[in-house]
This record gives sequence, C-alpha cells and structure tokens, in this order.
Amino acid sequence: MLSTKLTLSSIMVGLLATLTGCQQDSKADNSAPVAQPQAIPSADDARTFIQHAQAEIEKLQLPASQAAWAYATYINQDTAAVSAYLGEKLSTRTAELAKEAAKFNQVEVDADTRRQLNLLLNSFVLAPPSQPDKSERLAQLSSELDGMYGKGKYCRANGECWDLGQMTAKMARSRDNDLLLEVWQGWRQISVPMKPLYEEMVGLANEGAQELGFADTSELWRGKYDMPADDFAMELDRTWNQVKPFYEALHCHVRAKLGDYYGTDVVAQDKPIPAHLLGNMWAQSWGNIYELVKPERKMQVPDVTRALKAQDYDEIKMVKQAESFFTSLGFEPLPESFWQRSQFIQPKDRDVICHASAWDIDDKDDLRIKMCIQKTGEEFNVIHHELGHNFYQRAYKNQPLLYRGSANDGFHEAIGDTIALSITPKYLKQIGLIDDIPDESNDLGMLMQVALDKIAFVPFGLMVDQWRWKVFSGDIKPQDYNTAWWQLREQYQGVMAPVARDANAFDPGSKYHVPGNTPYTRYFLAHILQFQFHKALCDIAQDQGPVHRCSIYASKEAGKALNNMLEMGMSQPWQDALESLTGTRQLDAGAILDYFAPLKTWLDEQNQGRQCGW
Ligand code: X8Z
Ligand code: ZN
Repeated sequence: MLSTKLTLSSIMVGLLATLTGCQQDSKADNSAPVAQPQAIPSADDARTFIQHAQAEIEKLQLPASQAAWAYATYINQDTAAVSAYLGEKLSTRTAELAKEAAKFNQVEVDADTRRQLNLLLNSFVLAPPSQPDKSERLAQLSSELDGMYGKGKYCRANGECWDLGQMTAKMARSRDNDLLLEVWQGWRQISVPMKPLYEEMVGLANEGAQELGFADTSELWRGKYDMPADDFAMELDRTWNQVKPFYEALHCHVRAKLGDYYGTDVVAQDKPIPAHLLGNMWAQSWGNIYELVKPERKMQVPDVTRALKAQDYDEIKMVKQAESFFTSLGFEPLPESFWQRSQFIQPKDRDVICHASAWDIDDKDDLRIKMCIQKTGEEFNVIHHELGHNFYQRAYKNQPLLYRGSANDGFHEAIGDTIALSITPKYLKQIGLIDDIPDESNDLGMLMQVALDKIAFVPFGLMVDQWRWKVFSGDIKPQDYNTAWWQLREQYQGVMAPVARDANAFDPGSKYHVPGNTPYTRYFLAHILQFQFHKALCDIAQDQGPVHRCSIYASKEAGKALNNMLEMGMSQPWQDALESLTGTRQLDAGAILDYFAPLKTWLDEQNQGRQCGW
C-alpha cells in the first residue's frame, strides 16, 4: 500500500495508502497515457479513463512503497527525502486524476466504473493541494512526523535512555506508581515538538481535501463507508451505546481493584482512572493488569508468554506458528521473499518505526511485516493481526487496483484479530503450547483476560478520531488540541491524565497513529466486526460449545468462507461483504456482548454496592 498520506484503503494496503498506517502496498504495470476526455464524454471514455488512471497510479506506487519501506526500516535524512519525494509524486498525480474524474460526474456509466471513479476520489488520507510547494511541504511534514515518533526516546536524569519498546515493557510489568508515572510522562515528551508541524499539516491537508470537493479532511475520512458521512458517525454512536454498559461495568470493577492495590488516594473511586496504571502506554487495552483485577477464586488461565518461553519460541518461530493457522484454513503459505524481506526484530544499529505493520509492496507477492517482536503472548496476537493483513492483501490481488483494499478499513483490521480469537486453550493444546485444557469453571478468568483487551479498547478506538475529525473540521483549535484530547479521554474512557499537563503538551502525538496519520475508527469497527466474523466462522466450522471456547483451526470450510469475503476486496459495498459471511448487513455489537455475557453477569455482582461511573 502506498502511503503518502493518501490512501485508498487503510493499513498498508490498498491503493495509495498513506505511507504510514498499518498496511502498505504498491504496484507496477505498464501505464498508458490518461484519456483526454472529449467535450461530451461518453461511458466508454469513462471506462478508458479509469483503466488508464489505475495503470498510471500502479506504476507510481511501486517505487513509493519501496521508498516508504526503506524509510520505515532505516530512518535517516536520505530515506526521509526519497520517501517524501516519491510519495508526493504519487499523491499529486492521483489528485490530478481524481479531479479529472469529475468530468464524468454527469455521464451514465456502468456500476463498476462509477464505483471506481468514486473510490479514486476517496482514496486519500491526506489530500495534497495542487500548488507544488504546498504538496511538497505536506509530504515532508507527514514523513517528518512519522520519523519523530519512530526515533522517540526518553532520557532519564541519570542519562539512561529508553525507547518505546523498553517503556512498553515497563508499563506492562511494573506496579510501581512512581516508575509508571515517570515512564508515562517521559514518553509524552517526544510529542511536544510535533505540535506546530501537526497544525501546519492539518491546514495543508484541508486545502487538498477542499480542492477535491470535501468540506475538510474530516468529511473525506468519514466518507469512505458506502453511506453518507453523517450517517456513518451515527452508526458508530449506535454501536458504542450497545457496548457502553459493559464497558462501564468493567471500568467500575477495575477501578475498585486498582484502588485496593494502589490506595484510593491514588485511584479515587469517583473519578476517571489515572491513565498510567492500566498496563499500557495509552490505557487502550488492559490485559497486562489481569493479575490485579482477576476473580479471587483461583482460575487456570493459560499464560502464553510463559508457554512460549518454556518451549523456546524465538521471533521467527512465533511467526511460523501464526502462518500455520492460516495454512490450516487452506490459505497458501507465505512466499519465501516474506521471510527474507520482513523485519521481525528491532535492528540495533539504526532507528526504525517499530509500530507493527503489514506491507504489500507490489500488489503481487511481495508481502512483508515490519515489527520489533517481543516474545510475549500479546505480541503473538499482534503477529496474527499483521498476517491477517497480508493474507487479505493476497486474496484481493487480482482485483483492479481501485478494488485492492478491504471492504472497509475495519475489515482489514479485523481479520487477523478474528483468527487470534481462535487461540483458545483447545488450540494451544493442539499445538503443544499447553498440556491441559482448563475446565469450564475457569472460563471467567479467560473471559476477563480477553475483555481487558477487547472491551476496554472500544471507547479508545472511537475517541481518537472523534478528536481528529474535530481537529480537521476546525471545531478543535490548535490552542485546545491537548485539553480537548483529555476531555474526550475522560468522556469516553473514564481515564484521566495522572498529572496536570503542560501548556505545550501534545499528548495525541504520543500515539503512533496521530503523527503516522493512520485513521483510527477502523480499530473500533474491527473490535465489533471480529466478533461477528468469529461467530459466523465458528458456526461454519460446526464448533460445538460456547463461542469463547471455539477455535476454527484446521476448518477448511471456515477458511473457504473467509477467503470468499477477502477475495471481494473493495469491489462491493462493505455491507454486501459482511452479509456474505455473516448473513447480516449491519455492524452489530450483539456478537461481542454474547461472547462475554457470563463475565457481565459476574461483573454486575461484583459491582453491587460500588459507586460506578465518573
Ligand atoms: O496499530 C495497530 C496494529 C497495526 S494496524 C498493530 N493496532 C492498533 C494500535 O496498536 O493502536 C491494533 C489494535 C489497535
Ligand atoms: Zn492492523
């Protein structure tokens, strides 16, 4: 996917993706000159135009993707310059083509041509303004912001410096309030200098969006979902309201337990939870504090980190194991080049962007992942997540360029997670990572462990773009960037900054996807969709028993059904793709709620007599 801050789909997949994000790809082909529309263009002209446009874009994408890969895996002045240069060439030419496509607005064309013309217009993440100095500046700013995040380090008073990987591990494992606070604040120093760049970038991207006929970049981002932008926002609210009571119950229990552990002077029982105590740098998923909040009755819950260690898994073996899940479903193994070209381990000798991503460099077979793998159960899940992107990319590679993407960007994020939901005790025993399957009396522990990641994430998945959409639309002004961020964190997540924030702080910049310009609503969607997919696939696999114990491992039937949806790429509205697998056309949190239902009953009992809410 490309990147450059224009993108069709999302992750590092799809058309012109943003040079950032989580999935990138590109392509190559013989390009042909773009048709010159005549005075009164015909349907044939439109078809010829869109074919030639795709061929031309495809040709520009390959070098842009290669340069983006070089930059992400070796951040320096030269790779930054080349990647910004090629990204800009791609995005500028694509924007010219998108503008030219408007000439066919009044022409009656077949459904595929119309869909492709629309997708071309919607393919940007950051649309470049037509003035060359401005589009070059935009490309430079986005690449610089990316690099600032990738290079970010916090140095302590004693001169010792930590990168994000080291700090992530401390956030996960330490229970020392002072250390957690230091790490939390330290990482947020890296984003202070991003703010003026971010502000400038917003202005330029809005200019580009306006030239394409959008009110601003917010409308562009919300307009990619086969429905009017405002209706889509309402769909998100509807789904969030389905999950909210569950989230509030989990929040209430977790806050009470953290109060028991750290003291209610640190964790007040009528306020949002201080953001540094939840086991994660951004308080977005809480699985790492399972030990503090687990049910008191002893529960046997597989410790995957320990099992990986006991069985001597290294980074490659973890990836091989994840690949074998996909091949068990009937997918072809990954190509040899994947193993040669991927970055699995953080290089010691240079700065890289460690944030995990999956790439499709040529839209053919040059698939790669870029990670700095830690040997933990959490990262084992991330590997499945990334491979989900790669297998999706390969499934739609024969679609026309403008259809090479997921049904919507949430689908791309959901596939690997769906597979990871099948990493149940039954599966862990099958692959020899554990000896015994705990009986059902332990399910509550397992459900709690998973809910701390999945349910806890939901409001975070929503709030990031609630902030960004308002930043792009101008509802949040630069002087309010940080305070508005924390208002949304409190409102949606019930999480607060543990210390007063400096006037110059830019805390959104400490989350990869903000400087990386990767839209975030996709993860909210994915957290809902993956439970819909999991349920449907478990039914197809004829798994007996509760859905939280189901694993679709080795089910060729489930693999086939999944592949049928993946192969569609973006050729149909996402509602059709969803229906093809699940039988429903709606985003529906019913599946996630059903999956965790026994835990909700238990949480409600625990919370009796507690003062919930914030
Ligand atoms: O960014 C990611 C993936 C790459 S697309 C590792 N995720 C979000 C995040 O880390 O914030 C996956 C879950 C949410
Ligand atoms: Zn992803």
